[in-house]
Formats: sequence, structure tokens, C-alpha cells
Amino acid sequence: DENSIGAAVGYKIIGIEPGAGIMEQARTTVKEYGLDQWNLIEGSSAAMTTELKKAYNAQKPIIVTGWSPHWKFSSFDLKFLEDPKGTFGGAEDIHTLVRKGLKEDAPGAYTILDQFSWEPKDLEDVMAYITGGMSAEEAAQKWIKENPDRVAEWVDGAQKANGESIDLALVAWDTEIASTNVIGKVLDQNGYDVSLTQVEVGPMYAGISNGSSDAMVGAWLPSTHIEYYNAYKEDLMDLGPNLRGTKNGLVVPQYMEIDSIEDLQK
Ligand code: PBE
Repeated sequence: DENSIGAAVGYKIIGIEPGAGIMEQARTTVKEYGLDQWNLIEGSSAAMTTELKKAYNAQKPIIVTGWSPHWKFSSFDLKFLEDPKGTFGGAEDIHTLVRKGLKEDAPGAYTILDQFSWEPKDLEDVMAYITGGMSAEEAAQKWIKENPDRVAEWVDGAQKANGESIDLALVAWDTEIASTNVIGKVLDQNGYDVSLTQVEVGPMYAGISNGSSDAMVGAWLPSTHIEYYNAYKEDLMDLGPNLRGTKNGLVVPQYMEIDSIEDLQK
């Protein structure tokens, strides 16, 4: 049908980095919903938001792989398409994972990472500062200044360090850029010499399990990163959720007249 949504967007779903968990979920979605004519386009998170912004400003239709919390929901009027088959896994949490032995080697850092916990709104605030033009470091600094009570809970009882180094691994997803910079700055203020290492998702998990990195705060579980988690879980420590209530799916502008992934079958 040449008037279908598919025709309007060239049967394209704008994806992100090929290794992202949401891309595996999107591949499953295409299969399970029988979207045979559709193409899931690989790219990057940054390219996805650029495309979204372009289409949105022109009030054109577009379908992207999207996740919440994310600044795009406050910058644009968007909606998740309903996912009756649940191929995007439903609500989940973001966990903190650390290398084995960190507790003995850097007890203060371990305590802070273990106590690190915040709300979607907090993460959104940091992302909004970055979208507004601040560097990730400035945004983290600002959020920390504005939330002394929250930060005090994280550092409560943590031993101060003397310039020992801590390496945090992250993928360049907007959520993880924000969270990793915040916890990095808090560790820094507690005497650690903190470095942030940006990698792809597979190497991020591998780095924690082989000890080349100390910690990561962007493990989306139990669905998004299940394959990576299962591959490496014996060789790392899961400190549990640092944020609850995330969501993945296909995201479109509100002005598009579709509500469900099933509408893409037409
Ligand atoms: N995300 C953001 C990641 C996890 C964090 C949903 C793009 C992923 O799909 O792996």
C-alpha cells in the first residue's frame, strides 16, 4: 500500500550501534511482527538523534529505536509504539557491575558504587544540561552541587582514597555518558584518580570481567544486555540496580497516526 506508514518512511527503522541490546530486540521485533519489508538501519545513538531532530523539525514521519530515560522525550513530543508481543522486554533496571577484587583493592570506591542509586528524573536532569550545551563534566558537576543529600548517601561510610586509580567503562549512549560522568566526579571528589574509557558494549562487559576496567554503571537488565550479562556474569560482581524503571522500544513523533508496532504490518 503506497499510503502506508512503511511507504512514508521508506520501510526504515533508524537504529543505533549494531551491538546495542536494543538492536537485538529490534531484530527480534522485525521477525516476530512479520515486518519482512522493513530495514533496521545500523548507525549510532548520535546519528539517530540527529535524524530524529531533522524529521521532527520538518514534521515528517520517522521511526527510531528509542529508550527512556532520555532527553529526546523532553525536547520533542514523542511516544513509544505499543509492543503487544513484548519483544522489547518491558520495564527494567540499570545495574552497576564491578570487577572481582575491587572491594579489597579499592574499598572506598566499592562502597560508593554499591550505594550509587538515583531516579530517572535525576538522570534526565543531567542529560538536559548536556543537551543545553554543557560538557558532560560540567553537567555532572552541576547536578552534584544541586543534590548534596543524594550524593551524601552514596559516599556515606566510604573510605577516602589517596589518588588510587579507578577506570570506569562506558558506551557513548546519552544515558551512560551522563551517569558515568556523575559517579566519576563523585569518586574523584573522594580522592580517586578517575578515568573514563569509552568502548563498544561487548568490550565493556569483557573489560569488567578481565579486570582491565573497574566498574560500569550502564548494565540494562534483565533483558537488554542479557546475552552480554550471561556471557560474563561468572567473572564480575553485580551490585544491583542504580536506577529502576527504564524502557526500550520503537519511538515515533506524537503527530504520527500510529500507536502500535502492529500498525507497521499494514
Ligand atoms: N540503550 C541505552 C542500550 C543500553 C542503554 C538502550 C541504547 C542498549 O540498547 O544496549
